[in-house]
This record gives sequence, structure tokens and C-alpha cells, in this order.
Amino acid sequence: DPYSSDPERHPVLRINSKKPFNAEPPPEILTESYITPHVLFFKRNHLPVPQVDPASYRLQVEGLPRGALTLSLKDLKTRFPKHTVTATMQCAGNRRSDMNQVKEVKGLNWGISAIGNAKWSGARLRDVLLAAGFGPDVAKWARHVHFEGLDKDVTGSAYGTSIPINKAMNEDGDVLLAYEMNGEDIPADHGFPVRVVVPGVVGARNVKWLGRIVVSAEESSSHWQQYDYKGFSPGTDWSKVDHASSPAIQELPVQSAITVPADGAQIDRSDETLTVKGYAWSGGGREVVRVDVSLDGGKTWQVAQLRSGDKGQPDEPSPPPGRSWAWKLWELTAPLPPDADELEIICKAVDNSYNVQPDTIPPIWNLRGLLNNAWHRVKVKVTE
Ligand code: MTE
Ligand code: MO
Repeated sequence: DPYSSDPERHPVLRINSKKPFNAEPPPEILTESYITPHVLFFKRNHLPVPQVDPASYRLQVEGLPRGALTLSLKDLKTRFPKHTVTATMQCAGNRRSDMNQVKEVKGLNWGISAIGNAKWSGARLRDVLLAAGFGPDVAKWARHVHFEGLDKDVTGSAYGTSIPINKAMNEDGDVLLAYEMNGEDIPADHGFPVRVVVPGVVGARNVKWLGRIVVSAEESSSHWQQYDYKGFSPGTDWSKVDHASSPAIQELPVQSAITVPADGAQIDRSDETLTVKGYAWSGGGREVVRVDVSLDGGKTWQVAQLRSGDKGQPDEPSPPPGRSWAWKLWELTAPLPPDADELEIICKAVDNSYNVQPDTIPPIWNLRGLLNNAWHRVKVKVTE
């Protein structure tokens, strides 16, 4: 069993698939902390977790005219400045289960917790590429940076993807070759000893157990770049799908979800007020500037309180414009609407480009169930 050496996991996680291991935390626990503890952080593995010996670990940096650069873990830690970024990571399949209910889609049935926020530390990819010989001549032809994991399928091909060179080389891009998560060595499930962190970009590009980096004029030819993680029209079915016609997902759209109360929860009418909680985030470093909440199915709206830190603690300092990589947690306490036996609670976020979430799923439905960012709705019963 290639999965027999997989690490232990926290029993509270909701498992979507055991082998490979895919799981997410219960929503109400997810938003209890601004920084997601690694045990609760969603785990999205396509293959068995590779066991990597940190002493013999080597990272290959290839594709540059000077030839390959080989770095040990110690090289990464000592030859490059350590940089720390708080960044939210979200799987493109987050909230797929709701899309699946509109019409069947193909993929793991994720709820709303295939997202997490962590403090990542490591070397900047930019610094490593500069040390490997990236310069003005390379900039003339280089368009993409490929990443390959050390996890391999039965045919021996590794998990791999690529990102645009501009994101990799931009001083404000904050792309990391991370060796720490929340101040500790990156745990096995999250890519020990080194993973790529591409803030603002879909989870799939944040390659774990990083073994190889290649600077190239072309996108990665891997399955995950070319035949997965792409968006399509609601009218496209499996007989018509042409993967070459759609670009690979990189920056994600604006997102929010309600974590408390849970769908189907019972609220006591004598409570008089109701507290609604959730998360909100946008891709590409765009900052969430507002979250609107409705307790009556969208007829009336109230503005939720946003925070970028733990409850009762000061907020983290605001990042410079264009580098808002971390989510905001939000909360609204409002009077319970009188006379209603059932409430439809809705949330929707707005980012600083005034991007908004679509109100329903059907216009954004797609056969892989990706990129569901429709208004999130939960129904609760009000009981005597
Ligand atoms: N990297 C490797 N090597 N193998 C993988 O299966 N999964 C990707 C990405 N990086 C994956 C990977 C996907 S689809 C996501 S959403 C994130 O890792 C999940 O990261 P996490 O498990 O740390 O939450
Ligand atoms: Mo993902």
C-alpha cells in the first residue's frame, strides 16, 4: 500500500477521500482562529505523501543559460533572506458540493472549508531565480516557471504545474519556497521540507514536496496545468470540452462563506439576536473591503464587521495595496427577524476592485465544479 506511510491526521477533519487523503475541517472550527493551525488546515493530496529526508533533500533549478543550480535545504535557509507572508490558500474545488447539487459535476465533494490561512516562511522564489542566473537576457524569452513535486503516480510522473514568470519575478509577488508553516517546519501533509506558496493564486499551483523548478518559454505540459483546473461555460459538457480553449486558473475570484450558523441549525426565538460568522477573501492580492449579510433571503442587507486577527486581539497591520493575501474573518450580530419560522441567511463579499460574487450557481456552473463563488446561503429554523 503506497499510502501506508502517510502521516497521522486530526480526527475532527471531514474526510472526502482516504487514499489519496483529502479532508477539510468543520466550518465552525475553521473561523475560530485567524491563523489556521496546521492540523485543521485542509489537506488536498493527489498521490501518496512522499517521505523526504531533509539531509539528502535537493532542489533542482533548471532552464537557465548558466545550467542547473542544486540547493540543499541548508542552502535555502542560509543563502537567501527569510521572508514571511500571511497568505490564504484555497482549492479551486472549494464549495463544489453546492455546485454538485445544481447539476452533477466531477470531483471531490468539498464543502466550504477547502481554504485556510497560514503564516508561511522561506526564501523568495525571485531571489533563488536571480541566484540561478535570471537576468535581462532570460527575461526576453522566459514566460513561465514550472514546479514539480516529489510525489509520483504509478507511471512515475510527478505532480506539476506552472505560474507566469511575472508573478514569480515581481518584487511584490511574494512567491515563496517555504520551509515553515506557522513558525514550524512544514508538516508532511503540507509539503515537507519545501513547498511553493503563490499568494493570491489557486491552491493547485502551490506545489508541495518541491523537487524541481524549470524556467521556460512554455507553460507546464502536465495534466494538472493542461487538463484540470480550468473553467468552462455552463453549456459545455464532456462531449464538447476543449481544454486548449480555456486558460489555466491562476488568480482566484472574490469569495466568502458563512461558517456559523450551520445549514439546518435550529435557532431559539427567545435568543432575540443572531450572530452570523464567516470568512471572505479575494485572489490576486485584492483586499476584501465589505461583506454584506442578509437574514431574509436577500431582501435586506447589513454590513458585517471585518477583522484580520483573532477576536479581541489587534488586527494584523494592513498590507500595501495589491498584496492583501490573507482572508478576513467577519461577524454580524443582529436582531432576530420577528415572525419568521425559517431564515435564509446569505453573505456576499466585495473586493477593492469592486468585484462581487454572482447571486446564484447556474450561470457559473461548470462540469468540474470549480470556482464556485456564488452567494453562500444557509437555512436555519427558528423554534419556540
Ligand atoms: N503539490 C503536490 N506535490 N501534490 C499535490 O497533490 N495538490 C495541490 C497543491 N499542491 C498538490 C500539490 C492542490 S490541488 C491544492 S488545493 C494544494 O496543494 C493544497 O495544499 P494543502 O494540502 O497544503 O492544503
Ligand atoms: Mo486544489
